[in-house]
This record gives sequence, C-alpha cells and structure tokens, in this order.
Amino acid sequence: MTDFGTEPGTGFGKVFGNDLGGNNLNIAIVASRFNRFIVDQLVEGAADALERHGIDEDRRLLVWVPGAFELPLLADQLASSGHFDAVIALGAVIRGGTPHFDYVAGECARGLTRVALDNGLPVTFGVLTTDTVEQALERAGAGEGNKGYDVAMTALEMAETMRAVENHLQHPANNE
Ligand code: INI
Repeated sequence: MTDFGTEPGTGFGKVFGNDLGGNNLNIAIVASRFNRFIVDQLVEGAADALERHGIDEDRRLLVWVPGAFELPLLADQLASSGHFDAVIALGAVIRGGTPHFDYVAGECARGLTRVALDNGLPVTFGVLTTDTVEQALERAGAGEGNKGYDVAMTALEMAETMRAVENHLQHPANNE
C-alpha cells in the first residue's frame, strides 16, 4: 500500500484543496451572447479574477456562443482539446422572458456537468438562472458580488487541486 505520510495536525496523510496559486494555468471562458449586457459583466468579473491571480492574457481564451444552450458543446470542444486546465462557462437565463427556461437552463447545467466528467476537467457553472433581469444584474455586479468572478476563482482552485492530486498520485514520494 502507498504510504502518503502524515500532514501534521490534520488527521490525514495528505490534504489538498484551497490553493488559488494560478501557476501556469491555461483557462478558457465560453460565454453566451443572449442577455449580453449581463454576460459582459460576468466576463469582466472572470477576467478580473484571472488577472488578480496571475493568469496572463496569453493564457486566457474567450469564445462567444449564441445562447446558454450552446455552452456545453463549445465547453466540450475546449475541454477535450488538451490545451486548458479549466473551462469557465458564463451566461444568463432569465425566467421572465423565457417560456422554455427550464429546458435551456436545465440542459445547459446537465451538459456542462457531463463535459466536466467526460473530460476529467474542471468546468465551472457561471450561468445565472433568475426570475428577473434585476436579480441577474445583482449577481453580475462589481467585485465579489459578481458570479463570473466567483466561478473563475472556483476554476483556479479546482485546476490547482486536480493538478496537485494528480502529481501526488503519480509521484507520492515527491510530495512528502
Ligand atoms: N439563451 C440564454 O442564454 N438565455 C435566455 O434567457 C434564453 N431565452 O430567454 O430563451 C436563451 N435562449 C436561447 C438558447 O440558449 C439557444 O441559443 C437557442 O434555443 C438556440 O439553440
């Protein structure tokens, strides 16, 4: 059996998570143009988080698609390319103006989950699903109230965690 050593004071041989280092990560954003005045703000929030955590512009890619329903397909193309450590999906589905809200929002969420699991890559869900435009705008504000910012942070943490766990599983002795 592999001896993972002991992380002092934690009760575990090894602990991973909570690392937002952002070292040398390549990050793709796929964003939907529907309700673009809101999604633009999510993209800005995500870019701000990546900037603050040292992801240089040449390590960031942004792809626009027509609507949230199209996000999973592009996310899959990006995730399966082998070029990225995480994919961030951004969009806004608003019930007020969307009779087929449940289909668009539901299939988008389901599709993105599948992309993450099929590719073994973090795909974060930055798609606002709200009853009104006002609620969506509240979640796309400046700083920490911005869902784009939040899911970019999640993408960085997940990418770092998966990288660290993978490295540890491949070479446990190097990480003691
Ligand atoms: N797409 C969205 O991203 N948000 C919405 O609120 C929305 N509404 O209201 O319908 C929406 N519809 C378009 C959908 O995502 C697809 O682009 C379209 O059905 C073509 O496949």
